Amino acid sequence: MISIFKFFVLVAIFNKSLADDYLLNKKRFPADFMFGVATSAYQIEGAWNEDGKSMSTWDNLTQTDPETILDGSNGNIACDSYHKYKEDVAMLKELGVDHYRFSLSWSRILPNGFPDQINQPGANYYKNLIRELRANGIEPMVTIFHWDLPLALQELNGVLNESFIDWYADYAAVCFELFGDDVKLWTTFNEPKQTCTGGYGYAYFIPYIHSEGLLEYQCAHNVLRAHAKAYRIYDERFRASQGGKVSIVLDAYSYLPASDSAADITAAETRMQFDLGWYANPIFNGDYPEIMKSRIANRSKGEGRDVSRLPEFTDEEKIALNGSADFFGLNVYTAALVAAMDDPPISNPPSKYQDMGVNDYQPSDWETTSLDWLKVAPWTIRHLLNWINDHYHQPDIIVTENGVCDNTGTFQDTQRVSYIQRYLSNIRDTMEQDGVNVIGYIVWSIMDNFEWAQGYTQRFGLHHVDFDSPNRTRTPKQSAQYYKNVCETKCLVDDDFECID
Ligand code: GBH
Repeated sequence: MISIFKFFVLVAIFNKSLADDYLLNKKRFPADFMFGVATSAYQIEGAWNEDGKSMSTWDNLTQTDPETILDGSNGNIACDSYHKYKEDVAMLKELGVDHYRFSLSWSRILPNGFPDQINQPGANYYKNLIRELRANGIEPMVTIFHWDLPLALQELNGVLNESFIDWYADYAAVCFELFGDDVKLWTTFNEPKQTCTGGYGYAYFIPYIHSEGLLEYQCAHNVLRAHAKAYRIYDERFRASQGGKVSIVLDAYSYLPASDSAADITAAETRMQFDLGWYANPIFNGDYPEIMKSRIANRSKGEGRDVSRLPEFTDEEKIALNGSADFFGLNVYTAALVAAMDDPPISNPPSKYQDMGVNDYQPSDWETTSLDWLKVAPWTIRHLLNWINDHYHQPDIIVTENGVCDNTGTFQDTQRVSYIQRYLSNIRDTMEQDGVNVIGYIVWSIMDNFEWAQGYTQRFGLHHVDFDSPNRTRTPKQSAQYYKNVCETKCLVDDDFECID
């Protein structure tokens, strides 16, 4: 039940979207607030077959089906960070961030996917990177898996194989063992919803299996159990000696009610539960959201099925999952409005869309970018952060990705400056006025990189990368200058006199 107070807060936030008089927050962020930037292995490293690395699913896709990538490109060289990590660290240092979020390539560390053969040169790459970061006073934040599965494991059915839970946990344990003395911030999976709904639901993502409302739930079930297993391994074997924090990175839209009608408010809550709650509720509250369990069970029954399409956790799994995150890692880029609709009739094949039974859309007057899905709606992050705060026991929240694209290659990236400034301002409002514990903010990305199916046509970087030059020359954009000042002053305006202590 939504309280009257929250209802008014919601309506107030909703209405703010219509107001143009939003005032930038000029209060400094706390001294210990983390400012960082992010990348992922396949998107920047290159060196796809060097020093014993095996093929990942992304190497395989881009090389065998280049037409699936908008410009036919691949990450064979990407930003060449495998060879240029010292330059990358110098760039981070110059930017003044205190954290760098990057991911490990499973196929670089364990070429056959399993821990019986550790590829030492691959492990050394990350050891060197971590050493270089630490030598420069930058804290590494490591994502263990950011989508580039060893091809050998995909050939064994990848995430859908129940054994994936063990494969993943073994790999994570190798990572903790190899790097855990120098890494204090870990996340297990980046955006499992992309892996599951993209890979096994709508099929816009490797391995392109279309099974909405069925295999996508099975995929998530395995990912969640793999996450919990890795988290408990950290508890049992590494936490006492290494003393780090472990979580997961979940991607979310801010879903706001399309109107202040009770039906739309309920619809937005349902949408949030099917989106973020699907992954967050097991981790923070020990099970899938009630609304998912009941709606999917009912519809499954109506379809003549004996068991629900949404798998069930055992009691033991619930215990392992419950509380398996030391902070909340949130990737957020955009938002949508949600309206109630008539419950779709039961029909085969099923879909998550029908399971949700709500309608979401992005209003046509929202600020656009070079990617269709990425509409700029900074005020909505306040709603999302409050929602997380209310549903998951006021966790420490790190915004592990936020940023915006362009397809022009401009150095005068004014939209990116404005995007970062407005999102951060709304985050600062949320901390100050709502008491939500946001402890860090990470921009995607430090530099332009291989943007998955978009290839190199979309640029997210604070630094421009010249992909035509063998040097992959990095050049700061206007947004790098802006963010540098934010890191230095912890304040969102350039003129320090205007900042409020
Ligand atoms: C993040 O995903 C990733 O973690 C990162 O690797 C990536 O480079 C970055 O964002 C920028 O995209 O409407 O069918 O086109 C963001 C999640 C995945 C959300 C793709 C939107 C669009 C699907 N995004 N999705 S579609």
